[in-house]
Amino acid sequence: SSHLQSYGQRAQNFTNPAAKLLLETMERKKSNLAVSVDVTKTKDFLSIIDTVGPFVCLIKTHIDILEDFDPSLITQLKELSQKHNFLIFEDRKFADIGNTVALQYSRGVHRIADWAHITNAHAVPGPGIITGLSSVGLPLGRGLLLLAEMSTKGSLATGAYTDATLRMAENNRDFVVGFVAQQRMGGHHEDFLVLTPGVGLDSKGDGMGQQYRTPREVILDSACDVIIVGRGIYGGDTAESVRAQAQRYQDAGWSSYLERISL
Ligand code: BMP
Repeated sequence: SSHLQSYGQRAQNFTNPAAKLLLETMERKKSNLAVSVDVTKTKDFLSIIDTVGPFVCLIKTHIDILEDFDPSLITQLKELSQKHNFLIFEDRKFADIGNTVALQYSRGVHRIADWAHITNAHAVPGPGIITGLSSVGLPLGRGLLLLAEMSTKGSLATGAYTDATLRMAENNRDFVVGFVAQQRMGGHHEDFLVLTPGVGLDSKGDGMGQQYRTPREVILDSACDVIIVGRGIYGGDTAESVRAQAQRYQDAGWSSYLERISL
């Protein structure tokens, strides 16, 4: 008998509209796959997103690595998000005082809060970073993830630091919807989303500290919610290989989820 709620059922556990929409989208598209599109040319960025769009619940961006960034790109990104029904997660990893991150989130050339349903922050400055970001994002219905752990070798985000990050999230449930982490962490009874990078089926690492686990290890063994895959998907050079990899990771993530909720 299943004691675990489905993604769709869990939408009701959140008041935050971005979290609700993500869970509803996952259920509807049968996808717990997020693709991280870490390329430097707008043309490649948009074409990868249009190719993987049907297979994903979420597109993760590093908007600051685009060398030909122009505000019209955001219009096109939003159009693709409508066309394929995915949310947008800007992986900005804010890490400064509240006043500064509020400016970085709302202003500058990127105006992240205008278009990213979800962004993320390091817990290192303490709760003021959430106060700053939520002053911008909460009125817009945005959601925040805290980095509780990292996928990299030698990460310092472990133990007491990870635990304190959990407490920060619990105290800010309206805006903090979950974590970037490597596992669902015990000890909290409230629902949080767990999004997990460092996912690859064909590689164990990249020689720069990245470590990969399979979708099954992440979703079934570690009870995470969303797999985040970058180079494993867009690394191929043809649109057909990108499409095939997106389908492969979607299937792997979803079958692991079905196995988990049937336990
Ligand atoms: P790839 O699958 O190509 O290794 O990309 C992983 C993506 O996830 C990168 O965009 C990276 O910035 C991000 N990421 C990560 O790899 N590990 C973390 O702990 C947190 C991240 O945001």
